Amino acid sequence: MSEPVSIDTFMEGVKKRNPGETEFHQAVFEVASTIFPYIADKPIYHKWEIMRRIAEPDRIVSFRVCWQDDAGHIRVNRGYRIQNNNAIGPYKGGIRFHPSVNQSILKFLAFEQTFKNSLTGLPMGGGKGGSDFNPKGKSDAEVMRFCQSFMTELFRHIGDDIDVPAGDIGVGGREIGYMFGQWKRLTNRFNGVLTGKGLEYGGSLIRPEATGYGCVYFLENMLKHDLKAEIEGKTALVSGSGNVATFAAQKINHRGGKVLTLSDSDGFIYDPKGIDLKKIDWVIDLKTKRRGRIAEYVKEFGGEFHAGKKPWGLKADVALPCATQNEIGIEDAKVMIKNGVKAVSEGANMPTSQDATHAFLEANVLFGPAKAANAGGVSVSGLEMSQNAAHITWKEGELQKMLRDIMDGIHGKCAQYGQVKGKKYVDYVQGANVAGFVKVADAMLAFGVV
Ligand code: NDP
Ligand code: 2IT
Repeated sequence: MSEPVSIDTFMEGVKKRNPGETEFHQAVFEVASTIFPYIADKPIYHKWEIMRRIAEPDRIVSFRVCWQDDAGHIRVNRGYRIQNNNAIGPYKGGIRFHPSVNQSILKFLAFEQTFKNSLTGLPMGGGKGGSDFNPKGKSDAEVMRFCQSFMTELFRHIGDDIDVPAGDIGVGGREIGYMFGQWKRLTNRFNGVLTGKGLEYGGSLIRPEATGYGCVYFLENMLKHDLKAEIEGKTALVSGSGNVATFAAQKINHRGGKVLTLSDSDGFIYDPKGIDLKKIDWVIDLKTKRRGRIAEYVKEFGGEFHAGKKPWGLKADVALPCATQNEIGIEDAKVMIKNGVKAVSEGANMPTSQDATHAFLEANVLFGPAKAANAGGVSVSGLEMSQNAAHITWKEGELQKMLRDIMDGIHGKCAQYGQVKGKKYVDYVQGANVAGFVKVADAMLAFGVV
């Protein structure tokens, strides 16, 4: 049996075993720094090396993906699937296609997903996959050939009770369709092996909306619980203009808030009149059908485009980072705190650096960490799996209520584990980490050493 080690010794080991994987180190340290104090007086978790085992993926699959572009050239990308932990259910998590994708980024995402999926209360383990393929500027036919080639290897490693991928950055309805088509062709099976499917072939209503809506529900719950406040009348900074950002912006509008910004990797747009529902529909069409850039918004609706910049310098009441990891650094956080931002709800995964997170917590800014705030997406993915397994289709109203209930449940668990003596508000970072950890850890204890 192992003796307790300090967090420094633990992190030294993580860094030694995973050299150069900075995003993975960051995610593990962020979780460990709340779990180590929690388990200080619970030696069983040390004895059975639970944290060390969760921070070592069950399996990493990495493979070559060859495809032919429209000009006839042979292209070679790298594909991955990280199966982090299946203690409480089949591996579950998205697939990301972006040129920045590497093993470190996918390992951080798979690790985070393990705790997020636990928080949902549904039986799902943690995984993540992807490729350094860049869908931007590619034709539909090129994206199709890439997706087919990617699935031609991935299909051996997944299954509706093994590992169930979904979308993430660069992977939406179009890519899921191509991948599911290839899965069906290779296996001759039609099941819930992927989520985020089209409604015609086993997808679930409200899956596209679920992450953004859930992120606003979490924000709403934090404001209500800790400040007795509402979204109505508040101004919001939203980053990103993809799946999560646009539906978060939509729900802010539903609640009577005003969205001031959206962004992409070229810069951000600022619309002082507010990005209303009609304008959001236009952005969704721009991004999913025309595959355009957010700068085009200004030609259509006015406002300002700030090239190469992030929106965090503007004054607003709340912020929803919905683009990518580490998009809010310590300098951004200082400006946001000075400008009086009251709450941050993370739609993206790990969008806030750890020093920025600390600065928010120190300044009593309500902070909804990704693994809690953006869990609505994977929750409805879990509901899609249930519908597929039972060969049924739930109605929109039923699913909306289930999503709301799950997000309320996550908020409740975070509030339960996130009470810190002397702190004015709930520490949702601690709450989410500990609540997510306990279920996975106790399942692992039940299994013994495996
Ligand atoms: P999309 O591909 O739909 O949109 C991503 C958006 O973020 C785009 O506007 C994109 O701009 C921008 N973006 C991506 N990378 C960068 C970068 N390096 N710098 C600046 N902007 C960038 O992805 P999603 O909306 O699905 O995902 C956004 C975030 O939400 C990710 O962190 C993802 O992991 C997380 N998430 C997604 C869930 C889902 O259900 N889809 C569930 C939970 C979390 P551009 O077009 O210029 O690349
Ligand atoms: O980060 C995430 O939770 C996602 N990209 C969604 C995962 C899923 O399986 O729906």
